Amino acid sequence: MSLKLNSRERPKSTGCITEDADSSVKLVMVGDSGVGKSCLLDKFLDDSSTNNFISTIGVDIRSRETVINNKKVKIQVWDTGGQQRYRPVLASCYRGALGVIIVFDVTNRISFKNIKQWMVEVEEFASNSNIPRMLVGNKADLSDRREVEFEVAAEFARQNNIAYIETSVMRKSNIKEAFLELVKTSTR
Ligand SMILES: Nc1nc2c(ncn2[C@@H]2O[C@H](COP(=O)(O)OP(=O)(O)OP(=O)(O)O)[C@@H](O)[C@H]2O)c(=O)[nH]1
Ligand SMILES: [Mg+2]
Repeated sequence: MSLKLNSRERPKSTGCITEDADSSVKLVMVGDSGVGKSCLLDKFLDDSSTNNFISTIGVDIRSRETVINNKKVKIQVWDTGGQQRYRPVLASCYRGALGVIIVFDVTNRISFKNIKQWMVEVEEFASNSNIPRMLVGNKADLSDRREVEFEVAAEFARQNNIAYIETSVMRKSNIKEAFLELVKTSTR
């Protein structure tokens, strides 16, 4: 299977200095299909969102600039499709990545259970097996449908030495924090 890019913007560089930014950081988003990766990225990039579920085909590459410690940083995010059929192309997405966002849906126990498998893949394919990772429990607004308690996910993250944050696209909560905390760790 070949790598299909349906990006709005093709990558100009990965993990290296660009002309207009002081530095560039490549992040990869992974997690089961439907957990909300693309919606999180939409909100992070331009504060827009749609309720439509348009499953990502292959990988979508998008970027934005931000200022961290008085330096302009270009954040390039590879938003991967979570469907099983895209797994064979994922290995190549980790090349040059400085951080990985692993997303599950707090209302979907299976998406949390599958995090272990996503972590195995990250360790296998990322150039640095200690690559900074952020575990994101999304759809925190759906409290009456919650199947994964905060403490259970936080404990899992502690045991695996990674950060954990809960987000909600609907409530616009913790989205900037999830991305920017990882960027700060990745560029330290
Ligand atoms: N209630 C609620 N729904 C959400 C939230 N985030 C995403 N959704 C919904 O979840 C569905 C799937 O979102 P996507 O962002 O397309 O999921 P994805 O992880 O990118 O899926 P793939 O591209 O197939 O891997 C959409 O219908 C969204 O409206 C959230 O925080 N709260
Ligand atoms: Mg998607």
